[in-house]
Amino acid sequence: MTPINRVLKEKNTTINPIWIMRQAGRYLPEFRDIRKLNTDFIKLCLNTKLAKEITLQPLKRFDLDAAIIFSDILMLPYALNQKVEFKKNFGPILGELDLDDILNVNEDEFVQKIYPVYDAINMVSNDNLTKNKSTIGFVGAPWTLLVYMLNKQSPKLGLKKDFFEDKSLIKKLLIIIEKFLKIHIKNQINNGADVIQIFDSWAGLLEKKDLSEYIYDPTLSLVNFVKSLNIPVICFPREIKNYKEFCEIVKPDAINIDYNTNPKIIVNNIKIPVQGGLDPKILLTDKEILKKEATKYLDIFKDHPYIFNLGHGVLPETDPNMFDYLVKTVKNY
Ligand code: 1CP
Repeated sequence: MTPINRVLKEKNTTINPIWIMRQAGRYLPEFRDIRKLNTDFIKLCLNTKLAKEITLQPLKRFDLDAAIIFSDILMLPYALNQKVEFKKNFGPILGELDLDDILNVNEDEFVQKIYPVYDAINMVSNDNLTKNKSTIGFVGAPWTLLVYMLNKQSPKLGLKKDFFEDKSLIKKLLIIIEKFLKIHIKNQINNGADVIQIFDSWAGLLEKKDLSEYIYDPTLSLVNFVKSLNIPVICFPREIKNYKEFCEIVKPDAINIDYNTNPKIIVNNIKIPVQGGLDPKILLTDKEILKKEATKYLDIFKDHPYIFNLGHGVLPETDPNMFDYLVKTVKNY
């Protein structure tokens, strides 16, 4: 069993496996070299050979315990025929949403549009570099995908005013999103993903009264689906106010915490394995501070099943030497 699965399935507390969100990405010069030549981000994700190469780049440099497939949560709207573009220094821009068109997409057409992602997972999971390591498949949570598909751009500066106006559209969309997320998860697992992570990056935007409808119910359905396939599932409901309540209702195999969450309160209140937490900005300071802050998390979760990770993705301006130092600090703990 891989170290990450020993924590997730056996609740092992003697090892501290590590992987990092966005470990395949812009902080690596070898990624930027490929990206420069491949300006269309979606096309790059659909280039099996390059997606495999990018996925394996961090594993060639660092002693990480997982590969996470180079893809994006927005491949789902793309495969449902909504236009998705990534604009430099702005982020994603999505096209008009045509519900009739989306309702007409069937499973075969969906898979036909993104099968190169599954081929890349297959190649990564069979590569020597992932021996005794996990291959992590992932999806966006229904709420976060609904946000991008309806808001059509990052909600960093807030949701559009009329976001919640068409409740009937929202209900129909959530059903479609959930259906295709299950198809997407199943195909990733069939091609070698041995862990699934569900990213709910915008969970923090919702008020308490809306959590059941948009987060708990649809995420629980996905979590139960992954469990039925005998694969562990990690949830990251970023900035959700009550992680404990989320865990009690949704019951994932592990919970990823964000960097604004107090790890001491988590360790005292949450029974399931925990992942992540360290502020990615700490990697922009110096080695002394990095060691101190990483050790803080390792100390707090000393007797708790814990997978080391950050509280959000590694920042593009991170020095790969600091990344290396972090991995070594965790491995030598
Ligand atoms: O070169 C570039 O400009 C591309 C930057 C980039 C990368 C490296 C994007 C655009 N996506 C990715 C890959 C990616 N995205 C991975 C791959 C594997 C890895 O982690 O190494 C994963 C897991 C994601 C997931 C993802 N995409 C999330 C969830 C996690 C999170 O960051 O909160 C989200 C919200 C997205 C949307 C997205 N894709 C890209 C950007 C810049 C964004 C965020 C836009 C926003 O701020 O709303």
